[in-house]
Amino acid sequence: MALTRFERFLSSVLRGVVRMLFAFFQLFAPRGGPDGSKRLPPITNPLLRVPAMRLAQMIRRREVSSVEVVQAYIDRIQDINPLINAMVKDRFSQALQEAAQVDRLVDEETGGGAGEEVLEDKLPLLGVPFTVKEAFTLQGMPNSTGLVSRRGMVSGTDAPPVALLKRAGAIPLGVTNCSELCMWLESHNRLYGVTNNPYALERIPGGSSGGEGSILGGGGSVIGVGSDVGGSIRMPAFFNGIFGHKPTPGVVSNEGQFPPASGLQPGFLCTGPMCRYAQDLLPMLRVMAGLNADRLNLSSEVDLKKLRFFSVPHDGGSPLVSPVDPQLIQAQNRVVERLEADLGVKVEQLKIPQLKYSFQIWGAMMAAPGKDGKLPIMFAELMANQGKRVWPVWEMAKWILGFSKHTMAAIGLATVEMFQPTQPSQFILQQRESLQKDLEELLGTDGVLLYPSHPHLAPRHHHPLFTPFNFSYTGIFNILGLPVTQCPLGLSTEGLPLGVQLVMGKMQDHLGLAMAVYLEQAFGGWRDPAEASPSA
Ligand SMILES: *[C@@H]1O[C@H](CO)[C@@H](O)[C@H](O)[C@H]1NC(C)=O
Ligand SMILES: *[C@@H]1O[C@H](CO)[C@@H](O)[C@H](O)[C@H]1NC(C)=O
Ligand SMILES: *[C@@H]1O[C@H](CO)[C@@H](O)[C@H](O)[C@H]1NC(C)=O
Ligand SMILES: CC(=O)N[C@H]1CO[C@H](CO)[C@@H](O)[C@@H]1O
Repeated sequence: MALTRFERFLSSVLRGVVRMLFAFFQLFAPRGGPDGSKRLPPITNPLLRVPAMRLAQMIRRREVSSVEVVQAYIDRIQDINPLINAMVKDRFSQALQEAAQVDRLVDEETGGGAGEEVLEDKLPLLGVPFTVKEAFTLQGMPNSTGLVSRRGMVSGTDAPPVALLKRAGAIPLGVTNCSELCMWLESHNRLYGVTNNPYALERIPGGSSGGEGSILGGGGSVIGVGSDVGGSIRMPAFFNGIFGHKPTPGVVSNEGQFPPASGLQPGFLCTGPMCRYAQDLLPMLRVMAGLNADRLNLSSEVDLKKLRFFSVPHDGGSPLVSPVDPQLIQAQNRVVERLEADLGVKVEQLKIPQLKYSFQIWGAMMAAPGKDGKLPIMFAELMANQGKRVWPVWEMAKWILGFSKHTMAAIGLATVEMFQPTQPSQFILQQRESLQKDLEELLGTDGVLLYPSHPHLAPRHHHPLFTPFNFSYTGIFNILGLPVTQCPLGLSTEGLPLGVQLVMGKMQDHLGLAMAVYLEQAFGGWRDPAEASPSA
């Protein structure tokens, strides 16, 4: 079954417009980005190489103080943030005060009080620092989502997942950069500037949770909070060599972030954990899900030998998306070989033809009206901070003259939006439905599918402005509502992170979290960027 003539026409118009826009933009784009020869300093403090759950245990046992841990992270952020521009507002002095309180509490509890077990049960993350994407509210911190017109907004409350982490005893260090309105692969906006990739400063950290990806990858944080409506947890996790998990939708609250999801988007947006150590994914998800954690099967032992595995090497050749980098295909094949050798399983190689329409399905469903018949809030309206809608052509003219308060990426998206039909075509609806059915049947309650995270390794700054459709490798699983765990798989010949997505059936998040721990052992997990020696 092929696209209808009208759809082919629309899609070629869309591609033409996008290409023209971005080619035009490239004429004016700043060249090069930061100097690629500068590198992050190596991590010297051993506390920065300890998983969050182990840090919490050490703090409870008074093997280390929370103040020491928090100070170690503050020092590291101060060392690397001038290079990566990932944290945009800190709360270091409050964090140190809170750490001192934690240390006093631990002293009281363990010296004669109920002791370690009670603390572990009630406050599993006691004394451990964490970071938060700026799009979430964190009391006392800005929540602008990179919009100049939201400058100076200060959150009075905590978004529910942030509040739950705090209630578990974790201490926020500050908020991190994201793309303008959380809708781009480059974490860049007119308020906070451009965030860099810790493995190669001239490259992007991905988006929209790119500040989180960068600060975590650079060793400036151990656990963080991100959100994902098209890959915004998984792309930055991939580009920065860390773990990220997009949960089953509805499990972790999406309240307290800007922009709010509208139309059908609440079913696609997911808030979830990002971290450097695989073992932290599950306890973080358990905390962030609050009472909903009971709906997931998080306490059961997963026997990897009993799972069924599938490997899909690419999307089947969408004309909109570029082919997958051979190094990523090789990395995925190495996972297949290890699984077969270690677990004695047979990994089935598959092609899933509907994946070819991933971008069209994502675009159509994101623009579709909600169950109440209401259309989602237009991007051009969000750009105006829900005031009067921006007019993309005018905004572009302003941009060229240097007066626009928006990034070209946002202006480009508002332009593309003008061409996006608000009702998905029958063909696209059919593709989505059959893909949903096929994948749910395939995965059941014991299936794990390996799929590339993105067609490319972390691109250079501004480069992805030519490549707006490539995120469809992640975006399709938002529409399908399937949980996905992003896992690092070592480094490429250029010293850039490799990785893979693990896709599970609905509510089967625990399978991906268990697989992440296995893959970390098998492939080494996160690496200190200073140890990544580029051979090219
Ligand atoms: C951001 O902070 C402002 C206070 O300046 C608040 O009114 C708004 O609700 C916050 N945003 C979100 C998404 O909660
Ligand atoms: C929970 O997970 C375990 C191990 O994967 C499985 O055996 C069990 O059937 C699952 N229970 C539910 C309710 O899905
Ligand atoms: C996807 O990315 C590649 C390389 O970055 C680019 O050549 C290709 O044009 C992109 N696809 C589209 C349709 O933008
Ligand atoms: C490079 C850049 O623009 N950095 C900015 C990040 O945000 C902070 C806080 O607003 C600014 O002080 C930096 O100049």
